Amino acid sequence: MIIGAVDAQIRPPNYEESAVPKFTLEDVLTGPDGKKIEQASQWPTQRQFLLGLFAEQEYGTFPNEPVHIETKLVEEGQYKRPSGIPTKIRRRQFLVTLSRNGQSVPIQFVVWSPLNSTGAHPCFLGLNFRGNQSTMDDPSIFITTSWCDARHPGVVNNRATEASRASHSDRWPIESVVERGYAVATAHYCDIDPDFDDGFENGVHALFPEHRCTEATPDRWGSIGAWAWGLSRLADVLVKTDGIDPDGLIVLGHSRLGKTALWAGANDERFKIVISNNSGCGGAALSKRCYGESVAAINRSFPHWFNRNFRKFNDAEDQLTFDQHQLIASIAPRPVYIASAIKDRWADPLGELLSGHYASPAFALLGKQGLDLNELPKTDTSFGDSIGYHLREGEHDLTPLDWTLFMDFAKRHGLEQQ
Ligand code: GTR
Repeated sequence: MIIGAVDAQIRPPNYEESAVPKFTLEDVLTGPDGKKIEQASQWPTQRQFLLGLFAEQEYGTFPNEPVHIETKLVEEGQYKRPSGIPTKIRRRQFLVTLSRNGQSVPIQFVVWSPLNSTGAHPCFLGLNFRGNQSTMDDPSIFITTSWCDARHPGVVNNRATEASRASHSDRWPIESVVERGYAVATAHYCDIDPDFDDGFENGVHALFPEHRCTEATPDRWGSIGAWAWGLSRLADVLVKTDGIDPDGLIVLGHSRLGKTALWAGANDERFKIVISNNSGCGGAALSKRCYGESVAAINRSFPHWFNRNFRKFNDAEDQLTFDQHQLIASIAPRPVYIASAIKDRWADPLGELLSGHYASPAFALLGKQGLDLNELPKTDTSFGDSIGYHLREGEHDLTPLDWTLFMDFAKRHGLEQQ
């Protein structure tokens, strides 16, 4: 293989609406026999069909066997601002150990909730990119010991140092979320599976060596599958955590972790609301639009995110027999929120919106209203009903405004402090 020649074939990203190819999307209500379902009672079977498509062709199947989960509370306290001012936030740090077949994977898990509260709080659960210590300016938070991307601040030899503390606190406005009566829970995604291509040897893949994605078994889980499965294990912990409403779990994620939140939320119905922030290709965005990041670009840069079957669609989006609107539909009737940013063209804001639009018939069948928009709306405002959408001003990021609109959406759908 001549690498240069292969590279030369990579299509440059398309940013022109006029160059979006003509394409047909499968109807979200059409089943494997080509017939459209018409009754709400047929939805559970249709949903399984849709989930099966994504498991087989894109994210990979999960292992069926359970793992042993041990949860230890290792630290608890009241969060004090760097100035020393105490807040009304209770911080709990757990060590969650997943084990199977003599192997184990430790996950540091932090949960913040309103201090001195006897209520049960709905909880936002999302993975973070840089370790729990990066999410808040709080010296009590343990520094991740997992592999970290060397490009992130405060990372030396792929390990986080003290200098990484609070480096992503702008993405985690914990005080204002807890003030509104929500709990927030997070773990470093690389605790679950380090984000590099190692042939699926490390992280939680190591607990299931018989379920590895290989050339002979191209349908098995990749790293997004592993992270999503990990979110479900953290949900196993949260539903038993005092002060957390087990019927109030909201899964959210940004970018690759937005793709992950969608896949986790689609599969695990304990997530009562699912939030995708700027998830783009392989997340909320329609692949067939070929706008911004393409299937080939994502598979070549991140060969470990999806399963091997998904590579069939490199530079061949027209061969896809499914698209991401069916993933959004598979969440129905649970509310789902899609957030885009106007300058995040790589993630295709219109493609993200249209996924919600074309998922809407599934919600309608179940008596819910989805998203009736089909063009980009004015910025910084929420639209839609059971499928929510906003287009934020600015770049690819997760900001306090995004969080405010997510909390408003959760409240509109009945998730607030009981
Ligand atoms: C990019 C990738 C996107 C998005 C992003 C991220 O490089 O192309 O699909 O996932 O990374 O997760 O930050």
